[in-house]
Amino acid sequence: MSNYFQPEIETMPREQIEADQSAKLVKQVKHVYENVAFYRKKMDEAGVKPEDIKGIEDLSKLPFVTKDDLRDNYPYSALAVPMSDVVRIQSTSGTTGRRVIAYYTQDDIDIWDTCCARAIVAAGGTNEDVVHVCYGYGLFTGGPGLNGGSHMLGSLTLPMSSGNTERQLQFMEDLGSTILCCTPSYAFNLAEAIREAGIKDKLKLKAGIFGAEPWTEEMRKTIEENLGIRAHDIYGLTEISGPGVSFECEYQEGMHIQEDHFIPEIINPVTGEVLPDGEVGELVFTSITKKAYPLLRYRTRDLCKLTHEKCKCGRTHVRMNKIMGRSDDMMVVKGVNVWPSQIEQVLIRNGYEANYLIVVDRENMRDSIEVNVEMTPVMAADASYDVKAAEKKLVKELKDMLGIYAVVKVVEPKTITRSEGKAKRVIDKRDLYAK
Ligand code: DLL
Repeated sequence: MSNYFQPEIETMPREQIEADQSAKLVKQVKHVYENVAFYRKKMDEAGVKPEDIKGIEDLSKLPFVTKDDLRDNYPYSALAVPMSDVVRIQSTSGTTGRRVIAYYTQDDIDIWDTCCARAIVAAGGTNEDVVHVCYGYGLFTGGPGLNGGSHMLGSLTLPMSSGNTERQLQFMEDLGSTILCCTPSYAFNLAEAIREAGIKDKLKLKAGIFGAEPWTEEMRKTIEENLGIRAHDIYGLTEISGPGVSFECEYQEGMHIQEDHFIPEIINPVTGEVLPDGEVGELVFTSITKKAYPLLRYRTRDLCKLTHEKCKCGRTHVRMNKIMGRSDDMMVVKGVNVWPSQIEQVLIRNGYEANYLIVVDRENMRDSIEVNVEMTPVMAADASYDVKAAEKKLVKELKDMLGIYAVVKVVEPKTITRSEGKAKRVIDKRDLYAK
């Protein structure tokens, strides 16, 4: 039975992790300074020379890189090797602006695959598993990343890509898929389809590796119950490589960041100050081994906190908790900060599933927020279920959670569009007026 747990790396003592990171950082800063023009300019402007960086204690001397830096330098931005060394690109979706293209050498791909192989092992995978990958393939990193990790581990890999739910179910049943890899919202939709097809007992699923979008503990519980599996979170972003930058082990108590490749920091998003363990702030990554597209102090805009506490699994790599939102996800409605995840918590706590759509609008200078949520099939079949009373209860609980009044509409099952990849759960019509 092959395994891709690498104890010599994944359970390394802290001093060794940091010594290894320091040595890699010094080399990486030199590589970036010599080969990435916009970053050299940034360092020069900040008055920092590569020789000033002697180890991780000097990391905070380096300037941050933002998505705007990468967009402004499109298409090559941080490319740091000759094109002849590059074997692949991946790209962000470009939904919030111009796309970012990330470049990989073969070694970079091997590093990425290694991280994904470790993630599959942490979810209980071996080469005897059937890994069913229904993240999108193509420019999106989800499909290629988990596909590569599964190959490295030697598991049977089903490169399903997203969509065509009927075919997903057929392969799951016929080939005995054991590990499901997709976005949590698609896992949720698959669970619904499996329930309708009445085939849950015929499936061999045991674990899921779900990421690429925020999901709550409440949603984890629902997916685990509906599919009869353990659901593991996995995190990553195109700019830093793709999925596998961090992932959960069997204890599901935060995602282990692959510190032999990436140095994390948490900063105050307004001041840039580095924050200690336990404080929520913006996650920043420095990639210390990637060669083609190495980013130093890249601001992810994702909000979370870190812990260096020892994990029960024995892995010593620092853990990040579930992403609590993005600094650009937060909506200001009627002057109050509102996170979609807060709304989701209230809905799921009340027995609804994650089929909802939030619409924010503005009329006569006044903001409004409307939460549309589907009743579950069980609610719909229950003659005593009272829609008006249900809406009233949600309005009250949302008011307690958010501090503002939200209109709630409980709608019929299957009336809100399902997603196959990353779910779109917020429409902020005010954005349209701003353009
Ligand atoms: O979503 C990479 C990925 C693929 C991760 C498959 C996990 C699984 P991008 O499309 O570049 O890359 O989007 C990156 O997605 O900055 C987060 O805001 C969000 N994100 C990714 N994983 C998680 C997660 C991929 N586990 C952006 N929880 C990131 C919450 C996540 N948000």
